[in-house]
Amino acid sequence: MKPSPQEKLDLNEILEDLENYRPRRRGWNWRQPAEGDEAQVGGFDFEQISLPLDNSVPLPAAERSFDGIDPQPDCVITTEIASGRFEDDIRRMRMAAWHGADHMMVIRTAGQSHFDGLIEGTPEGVGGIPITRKQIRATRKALDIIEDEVGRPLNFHSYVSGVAGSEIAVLFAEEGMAGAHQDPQYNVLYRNVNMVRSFVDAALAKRIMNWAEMLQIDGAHNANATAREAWKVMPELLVQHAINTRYSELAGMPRERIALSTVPPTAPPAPAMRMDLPYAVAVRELFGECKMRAQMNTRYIESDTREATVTHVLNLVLSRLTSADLQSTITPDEGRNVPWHYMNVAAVDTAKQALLGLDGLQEMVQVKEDGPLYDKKREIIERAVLFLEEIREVGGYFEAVARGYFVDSGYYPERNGDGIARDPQGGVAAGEVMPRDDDYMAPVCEHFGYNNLPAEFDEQPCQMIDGCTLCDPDKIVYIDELDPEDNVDRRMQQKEEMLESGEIKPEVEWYGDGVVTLNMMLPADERTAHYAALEFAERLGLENPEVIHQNVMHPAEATYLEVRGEVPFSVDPDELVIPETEELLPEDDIRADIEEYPMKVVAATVGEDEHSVGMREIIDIKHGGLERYGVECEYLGTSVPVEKVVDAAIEIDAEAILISTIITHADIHRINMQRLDQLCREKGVRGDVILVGGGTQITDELARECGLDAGFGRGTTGHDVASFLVKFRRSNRSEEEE
Ligand code: Z97
Repeated sequence: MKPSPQEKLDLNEILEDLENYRPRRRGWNWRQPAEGDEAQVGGFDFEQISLPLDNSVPLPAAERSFDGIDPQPDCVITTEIASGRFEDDIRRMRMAAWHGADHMMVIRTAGQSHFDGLIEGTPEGVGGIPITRKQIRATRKALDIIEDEVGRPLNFHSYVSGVAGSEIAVLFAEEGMAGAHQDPQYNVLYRNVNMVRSFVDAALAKRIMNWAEMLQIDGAHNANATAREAWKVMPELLVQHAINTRYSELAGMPRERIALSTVPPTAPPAPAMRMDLPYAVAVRELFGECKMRAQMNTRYIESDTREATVTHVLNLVLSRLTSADLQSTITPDEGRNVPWHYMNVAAVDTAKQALLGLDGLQEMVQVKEDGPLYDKKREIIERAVLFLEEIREVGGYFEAVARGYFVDSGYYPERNGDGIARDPQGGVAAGEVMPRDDDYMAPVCEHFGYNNLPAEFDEQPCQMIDGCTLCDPDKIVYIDELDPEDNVDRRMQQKEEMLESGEIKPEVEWYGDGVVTLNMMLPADERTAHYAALEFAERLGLENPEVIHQNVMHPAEATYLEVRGEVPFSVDPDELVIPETEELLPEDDIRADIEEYPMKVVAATVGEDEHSVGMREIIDIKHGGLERYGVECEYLGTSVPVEKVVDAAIEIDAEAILISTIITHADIHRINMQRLDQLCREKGVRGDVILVGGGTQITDELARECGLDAGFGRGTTGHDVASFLVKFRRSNRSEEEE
């Protein structure tokens, strides 16, 4: 099933026969490196790119200036998706995949770790998606379609945590999930799950995840995000990585499928690189065989997308300097808690652009092995080792947590007493782990721990019951929607009307949510501007307006604001009058034509009109004007009589006359254009010269009405005019040949 790029994903097709849909494969996929000729793209030699996509959207500059190339960096790029409805998540995944994401991390509904079992159906979530079998299967099926479209495997990812963690691991393995966060310390510290339970569950989950060849991401970064001063927890982060890595290995995971979740611990205005780089080097030095999942710093993100993007790019420099395997991209507006479609795409583009820009950096610069970098790295490692030693001295991890050693904002060995303390005997599901009886026996594969199996079933225990769900997926019990109200069919019914009518509404998160954002600068102090902005939005007819960002330009002069609101109406595309698009000739084609048939033009602002900038922009080489294509331009200046322009054209034998006419008072722009045509006719040169009018109020229609060959209005570039001139004389040439 491969949709045409012109078609939307068909949700009904995805939901059809879902009961019988099976994942195509198991496990995680890294990108395939491009080598030799494949690494040469658009005349550039790349060092760190992967094979290209079959379908994609290149970076904005690519089309105009780089022949539309879209090289893909070598490392996997994550997008975190959290609309709350899987049917909108999959649309966003498709957009992100076209921009270069190949790791789709579905954020779970707020605190799904608190659920003590699996949930079914596809209920709507808050702050993310409820992870259910139907939701996972439908999403995987959609991703299979999207990966055929982009021509690259897409990794689907979510979280294995909470007291239902091991059940979730089985579900993920059955449904072909490619990656998951799994870290028993996360449950203990942040979700208050009992310690024994969390570690026992983790062993089961890791064993299953290993069978499924999933990539595991740990949870150390949550300390960065939680600690009051995130840069102070660097030693602890190393300790957390060490505990989960070793525990995962003991549960059977190979190091190459263990990814450390590493976050640069601080952000500007702190001197970030001086702290973040030694930390990043320390992590790699200690855990070299593991994979590095680099996530951007979100602890210090506010609602300013510019600020967030700078932090992201600085983080990407670190990723390149220390060879991250997997690059996460949190939407740059994490600070607003509104991870919208275009923000996901923007973050993926930021990663792609920065990684490409930094291609081959390590061949030119080297991270120094001595000096402040070495000293700092060593210091962090020493602090971490001391931390581990102290944990052993006090009796182990459980006791250390009980004493509140973790997520303390002191720079170890300093302690501020603000760490998270948990009771080893308490927490959710305390006392629920039982020792297995001697005759305990479970006839399933991928079982962790003691299992009293008959010897003949040692190899494949599930033969005792004719297969387990991992070996025989037909045994999986698929449960469809349980809630008669909160389900995808209901949501689709509401959407159907709009889809059938063909009408469209703006959206940022869900199909037809009607949300738009307005940017405005108000000449007022911050508080006044805030309320005035809401008033503007309301009077513009937007519903539920909310200020999502404000930035003081000057305490008294002005405030910049971004306001979101909902548009209460839709637009019918069939009723729109959409002008035909004029296909521009490629720039090289124009240049070649002008080289073969040199072109001279005369240009001037006519009448009594002193405007010069518009015409200059059209002809000037610096502004990408006609000169850039090799056109010889005779610029006569401003307030030039039309007669003079025509005489000059005759004198130098120009092929075209370009007049600019900005002033429209008493219809002078029309009069001047008509006069130009008339004079050329009177002097017998109309057939030899192309006449073009331009100006803010000029349209092509108006100019033609006045006898000219073309008119160009606001927003015209030299490329538009050059393309027209070359096309026009080409058609004249072919007429002559006929
Ligand atoms: C990231 N931006 O990319 P619940 N287990 C672990 C986690 O880190 C998390 C959960 C479970 C982040 C993603 C934060 N991480 C978001 C190790 C969440 C989530 O929310 O408690 O149901 O589980 O890492």
